[in-house]
Amino acid sequence: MSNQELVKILYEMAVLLEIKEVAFKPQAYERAAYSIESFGEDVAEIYKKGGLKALEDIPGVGQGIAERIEEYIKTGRIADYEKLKKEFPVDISGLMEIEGVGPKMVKKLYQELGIKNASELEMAAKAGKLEKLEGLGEKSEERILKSISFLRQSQGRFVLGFILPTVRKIVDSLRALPEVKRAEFAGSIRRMQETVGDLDILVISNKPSKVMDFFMKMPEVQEIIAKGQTKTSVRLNIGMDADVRVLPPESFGAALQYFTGDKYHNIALREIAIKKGYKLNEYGLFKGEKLIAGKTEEEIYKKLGMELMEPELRTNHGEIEAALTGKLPKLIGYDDLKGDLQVQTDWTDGENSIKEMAEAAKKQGLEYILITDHTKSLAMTGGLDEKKLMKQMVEIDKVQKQVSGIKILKGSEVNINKDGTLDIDEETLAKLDVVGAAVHSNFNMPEADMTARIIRAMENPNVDILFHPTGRIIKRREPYKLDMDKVIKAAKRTKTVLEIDAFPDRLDLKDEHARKAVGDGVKLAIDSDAHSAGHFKFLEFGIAQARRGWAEKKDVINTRPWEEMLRSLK
Ligand code: DGT
Ligand code: CA
Ligand code: CA
Ligand code: ZN
Repeated sequence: MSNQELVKILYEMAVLLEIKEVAFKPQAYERAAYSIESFGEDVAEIYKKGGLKALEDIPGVGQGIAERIEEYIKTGRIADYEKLKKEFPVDISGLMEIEGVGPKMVKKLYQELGIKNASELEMAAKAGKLEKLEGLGEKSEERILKSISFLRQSQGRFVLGFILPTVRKIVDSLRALPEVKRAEFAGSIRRMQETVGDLDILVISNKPSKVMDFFMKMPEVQEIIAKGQTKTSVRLNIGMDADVRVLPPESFGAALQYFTGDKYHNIALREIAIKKGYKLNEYGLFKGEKLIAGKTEEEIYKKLGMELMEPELRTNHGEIEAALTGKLPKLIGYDDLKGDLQVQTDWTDGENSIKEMAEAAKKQGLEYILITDHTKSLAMTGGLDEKKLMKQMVEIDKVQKQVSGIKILKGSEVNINKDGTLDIDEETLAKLDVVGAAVHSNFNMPEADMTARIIRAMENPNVDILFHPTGRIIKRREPYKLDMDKVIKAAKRTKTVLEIDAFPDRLDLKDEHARKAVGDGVKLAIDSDAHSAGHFKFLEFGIAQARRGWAEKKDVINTRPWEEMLRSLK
């Protein structure tokens, strides 16, 4: 069993119970699903170690749901779920991903039109059948069709941050084999791309068959797709395919280079090799028949006249030219962050208290955090008004006295109103150490209006950081329409910091915008957007995003000690 499978069932349970109009339970299942999705630790493993009690200790998981999880781990099924699914034999997850489709709609679509999945919904929308449904019009048909085509683009891809714990375990168990000298990720995972299509693992061993046998029998493997002497392909439980290749040491570097890619980087590299009279492939760099480099990536790049570049840069977007002229950026490192400037607590929609968040951040090695709960117009999260914000500042002072070794800064994630004003008064904002502003409503504005709205917020002297600037959620929600060139220019002019929200399915700014911002001298902040104590580890994915955006340590304000960071703000 994997966390992902469990999450899917819990989400579907929530929707099925809501369709049945059961009170309270749907929210509980949704909370549990959301919490486990971003939890990071293997739930089956937790159960193995601590039983039912340990399951109940997972944030958002109560006794009833813990028992269902136990049932699933023990028997591979949940009886309640299967019963509900018989009544509603529809692809709930697939339908719910579509914008504008909620539990009520799923029910209506099935009961009135017999629609069971996204492609049936697409056909019905194209045939104009949805217009007849109550509460739906021509506009919603259009939106549904647009959303389906957006989802199709990201289909079959997995959010890196959600699958990385699982696939790291696979590589770690391979590394632990005595027959394995070395095992490494290649492909999009090594490049730390936002999403990955399949997993590529390279192994050095002189006993390939032993490695393959072990790999195929791993508990994470669902079925074998192709088995060969030196390459095996499988489908993992999480639904993703994985390739393992076993190589001899003399061509490991060449294989690592080739299978790390990306494809466009490889093609450009091969052309350079040809120009120099060489041949480059996954077995090595050759002059005629003679292998002249292949053991390490470094010697291959060196022979081609280049410094070795970090995998995150390898996309053929200028890194080759930079490497040829010794102008590669010195990327921000994975240990360079000293603080986290977007942290939610149980004052709004976070799971943990201010103190628990501070302690978790300290454990992760951070020196400071900024508490940024939502504000009042985000009513569903219990957003704070001016009075509650003042109360929270007093509480932070109190908690600060109880914890050592971590500075707790006072902040807020203020809503940007439709007209670009904020939903908290200036007097209160001025009392905070750092203010982040963000759009959480009216996503569907024309580009010019949305751009003006955001720029107006950036012009506010109290707004220090623009949080998750484009509002996208990978595989779920497209960014709102925004002129990023103008936003970046305004950030420069107003000295507003742009955030890279590191939450695995946000990664907002995306890499190309981060690179543009950095190139224009705009400062970035990399924040976890933690909603529970386990989320600080997501900073890794924000750093990866920044690295793919060519950001250096100096470009990111929370690499600085907190006092210096504060001084650098507008
Ligand atoms: P993914 O799996 O879609 O997230 O992305 P990758 O980059 O992991 O792609 P994958 O798994 O298809 O292939 C792994 C690497 O193999 C890729 O990054 C570069 C190399 N490669 C694949 N196809 C080609 C090709 O047609 N030409 C060249 N030169 N290299 C290729
Ligand atoms: Ca791949
Ligand atoms: Ca592959
Ligand atoms: Zn937000």
